[in-house]
Amino acid sequence: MRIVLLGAPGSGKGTQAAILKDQMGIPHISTGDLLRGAVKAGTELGKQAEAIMARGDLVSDEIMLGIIRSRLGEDDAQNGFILDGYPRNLVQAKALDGVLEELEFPVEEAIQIDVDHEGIVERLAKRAELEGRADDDADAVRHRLNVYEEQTAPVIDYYGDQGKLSQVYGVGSIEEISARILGVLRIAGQERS
Ligand code: B4P
Repeated sequence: MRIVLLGAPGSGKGTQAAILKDQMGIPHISTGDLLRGAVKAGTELGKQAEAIMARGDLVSDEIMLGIIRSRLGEDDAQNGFILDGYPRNLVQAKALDGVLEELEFPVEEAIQIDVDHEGIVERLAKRAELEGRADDDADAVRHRLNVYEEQTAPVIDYYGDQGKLSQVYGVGSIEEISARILGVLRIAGQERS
């Protein structure tokens, strides 16, 4: 199955994608993880992306398209994938459709994990203490939420208009939210949310 996970920063996309990956046996492709890996490895891409990410801004659409096109072309993505963090604006959503058309496999399901902004600020403050991620600093989080509302929220309607969107309430235990997602995906043994 080819799934796109949508939701504000800190809504639990990365957390849920890791669980879905194990349940469904398809790769979890996180553009945030790919970028953080490039920063850690000190590649040219990592050097370009580091300051942009720390501010909470989006890395350029052109760079992101190159990354995603190459990742989706890898062998393990041919039987499905869970995309986490891409697309993040309408340009990326249309670019993704273009890449998937070339590969002849369109997105099948888009799932939005819905958490209020207050809950997100709390979660990311906790993660800032635990992991010290530069973009979890309070000012950067506020900026990321603004970027999300302006640029990423329209992507929700993009998939809604294609009849591919499901929304899942993202507050509760991690297990409860996984069960809601698996229900939406109609994976056997799980209740619908
Ligand atoms: P991401 O890595 O995608 O960061 P994110 O949106 O914060 O999601 P993340 O996966 O970390 O959070 P999650 O919801 O899992 O992006 C980072 C940066 O990379 C961007 O700001 C941008 O600069 C750049 N970037 C990435 N993709 C890009 C693109 N396509 N275009 C341009 N730039 C791009 O988890 C958050 C926290 O909540 C965790 O600590 C988790 O433990 C906790 N949590 C999860 N579920 C919970 C629950 N049910 N209850 C309580 N806490 C929970």
